[in-house]
Amino acid sequence: MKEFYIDSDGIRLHSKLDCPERLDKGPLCILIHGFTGNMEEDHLIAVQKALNDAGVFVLRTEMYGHGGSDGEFKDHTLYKWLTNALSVVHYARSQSFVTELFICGHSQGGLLTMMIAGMCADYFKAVIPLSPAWMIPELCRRGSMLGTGFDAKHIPDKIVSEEWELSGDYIRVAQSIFVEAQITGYNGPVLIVHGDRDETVSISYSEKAAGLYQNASLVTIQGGDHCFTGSEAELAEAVKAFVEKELAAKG
Ligand code: FER
Repeated sequence: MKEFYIDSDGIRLHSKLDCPERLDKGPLCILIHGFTGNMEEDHLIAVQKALNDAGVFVLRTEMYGHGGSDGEFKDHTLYKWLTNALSVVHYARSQSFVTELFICGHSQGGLLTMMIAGMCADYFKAVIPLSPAWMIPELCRRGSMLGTGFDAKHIPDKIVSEEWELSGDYIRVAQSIFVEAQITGYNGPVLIVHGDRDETVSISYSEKAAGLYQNASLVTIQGGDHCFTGSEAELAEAVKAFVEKELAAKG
């Protein structure tokens, strides 16, 4: 494992690269956590290990205001995360050992994955949103996020819940985002994995997204919650099987 920072317009993004055994060149998957998350969460480690077993390098990077990266949580926005994710994509593409690129993200990182896929469609062999929270922009337009309500037309300076505090800019930015445009802009292979007991992001959003994509499959984890607690092995196996299939496919 190599631990380092990736620069994103002056913001240091804490990163770890885990390498498969006996490989000096090969495919790489970027792996991104969700809202309030970090790169050490069990479901992400399970995916990382399974991909390494499949001969895939895994680059975990923490986004603005999360984990060991620069920035305060309260100041993070989806624009900042998009800028960060673009920096990570460019970093990965600049590495001579990388043969093919995948991106996988959980929840808010899954929303990010969907957007980056649409924005950088040519760069990816396939993309893998996990429990993707792609309804965040629509909920913010309706004055709701994670059970906390606010006036969507008169955005407060800050939003405070029991667990976190966020600047109103988070909402301003989210309200300006329309994820469908990016979803329909990516025609490559997509694997969505979602638990049918997810109470944070309903699996119905993934069913809808799978229908909007031209080439998506949805794997449902029976009994799986938002973070796949106790189902990490099943999640990791689904991701590994998909990536192996895509690497074996021509083109
Ligand atoms: C929301 C629903 C889900 C929301 C964020 C999430 C900020 C993301 C959860 C995650 O990344 O785990 O309303 O508002």
